[in-house]
Amino acid sequence: MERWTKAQISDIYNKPLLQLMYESSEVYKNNFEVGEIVVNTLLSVKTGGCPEDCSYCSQSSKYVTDVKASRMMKVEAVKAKAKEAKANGTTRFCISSMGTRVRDNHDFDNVLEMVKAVREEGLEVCCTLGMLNPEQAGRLKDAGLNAYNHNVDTSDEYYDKIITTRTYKDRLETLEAVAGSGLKICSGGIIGMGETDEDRVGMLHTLANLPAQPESVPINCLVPIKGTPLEQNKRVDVWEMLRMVATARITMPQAVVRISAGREIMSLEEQALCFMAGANSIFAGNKLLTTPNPEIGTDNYMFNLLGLKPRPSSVPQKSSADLPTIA
Ligand code: DTB
Repeated sequence: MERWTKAQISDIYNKPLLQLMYESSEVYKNNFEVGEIVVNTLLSVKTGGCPEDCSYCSQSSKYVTDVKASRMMKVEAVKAKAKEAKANGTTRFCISSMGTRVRDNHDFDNVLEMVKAVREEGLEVCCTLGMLNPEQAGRLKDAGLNAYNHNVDTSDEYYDKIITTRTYKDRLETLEAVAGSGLKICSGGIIGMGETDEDRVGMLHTLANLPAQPESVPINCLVPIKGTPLEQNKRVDVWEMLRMVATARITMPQAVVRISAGREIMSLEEQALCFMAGANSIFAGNKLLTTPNPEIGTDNYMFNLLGLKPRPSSVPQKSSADLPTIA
């Protein structure tokens, strides 16, 4: 039994925009404290040289981009980055490593140590490491991981136009392994890749009908990257982003909706509209995986201007002095 049919989601998505935003802001106010933003910081701990052919990605070995492949970072270096992120108000630290799937090797042991180290800093931890099996999900859970990110990226129908080295079914199987391990699911996708509105509805239909709805839904506007097949794509405008944010909010009322990639070219007004429509999370820090992101100072200015504050971490803090403040 589907929670939401595709027709229902399409009707929501295609409402007159301000009507849609008024409705999604009501859902947001009924489910969250207005103005409390989940502040994440993302770190790529192993970058580039990926065997997957995702058309949007600077790290794929199939394309010649400006990204230099780098080996797995040391745990100490990641811990230092986590401390820095905590100082700027971040409450969830997201560890990303390129790759098809998690392998039971030294790199994975390293990542497990990173999870423990970041948690010891009093931060929630998320990982995005590619596909994984239930046993690996369990090891991440035991290490203290809060959530695992694995995006569905787009609709089932459009998926093979973007990625051919794996299938939509592979994505859903990994999400099943994550849910089965008791980890929270972080899953979303990208707009601006040449998909249709029906594909955008299709992606939301997949996410909203997962057995357990995602705890966190990142919505990315494609950042066209030189050397990738999508390098010439036109940037998504804020009105399209607002429809995604509002429809995600209504169909997944308790999910944290994050305006993710593409935020570096959004004005404060455009971001304020996204928050009004029900977005309540950002990535902080001046770099995402390989592309720029708004400077901390700019985000702090926006937080003060709009009356926003970081959601406190759910992880035990070492001392009260550790609570997040706007720097
Ligand atoms: C997500 O949905 N967006 C983040 C995080 N999950 C891994 C990644 C954004 C990457 C933007 C392009 C880059 O920086 O390489």
